Amino acid sequence: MPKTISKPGFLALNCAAGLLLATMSLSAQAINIKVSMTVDNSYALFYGTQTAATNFVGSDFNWPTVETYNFNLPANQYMYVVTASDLNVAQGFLGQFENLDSNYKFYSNDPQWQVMATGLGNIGAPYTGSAADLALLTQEILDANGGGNASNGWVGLTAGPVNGSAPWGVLSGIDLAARWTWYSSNGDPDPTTPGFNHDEWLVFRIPVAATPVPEPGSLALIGLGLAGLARMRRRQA
Ligand SMILES: [Ca+2]
Ligand SMILES: [Ca+2]
Repeated sequence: MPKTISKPGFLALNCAAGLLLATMSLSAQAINIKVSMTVDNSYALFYGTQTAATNFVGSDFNWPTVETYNFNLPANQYMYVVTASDLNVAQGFLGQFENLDSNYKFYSNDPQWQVMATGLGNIGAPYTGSAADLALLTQEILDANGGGNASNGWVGLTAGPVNGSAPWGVLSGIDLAARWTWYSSNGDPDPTTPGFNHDEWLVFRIPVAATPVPEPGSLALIGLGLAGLARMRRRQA
């Protein structure tokens, strides 16, 4: 005999669906992000959608200094890190990223980062929030989305040594577990040394949803809703 859903069961299902919807709308809200990072030799941090850079956060041209940024990031967007080197000694991207709403922390070597190489050279990268720079970065994002750039699209990054390693030493403000990373254009298992042009300039990106959302609080709410549903089911049985 086909099983019908009783009224309490229907109410519980409704309740669970409501919680899911509430969670989905939560995940569309902005989350509070703290970034501590540096790049050998230079970078600019942006965010935006999967197809466009929309907001400039900051840039720096000095690898021994760690910069910190606090900003609100829409949960359905991406962080973008534009990088270039001086083609000398070493090159790398080192950072830690904290979702202050969920207390989730990850590093520059998180496997959810993607990287792409523009092949446009180590100078001329978009390092400001000007309309021209946002347009240039957006063009290169679209190019990589279509696989039409030097790296044939977005690929996985290559992790080098941990924070504290030579030739940089310890960069304070970033955990020692974080690793210097780069794009390897030639199969070098550690493209952070020696100095070399791995088809620069590069762009790293990660979806904010990887940080992760929904938050533990809303997951707990869903859990409570499902537990309630299970209890009602048991009472029916
Ligand atoms: Ca710096
Ligand atoms: Ca260098």
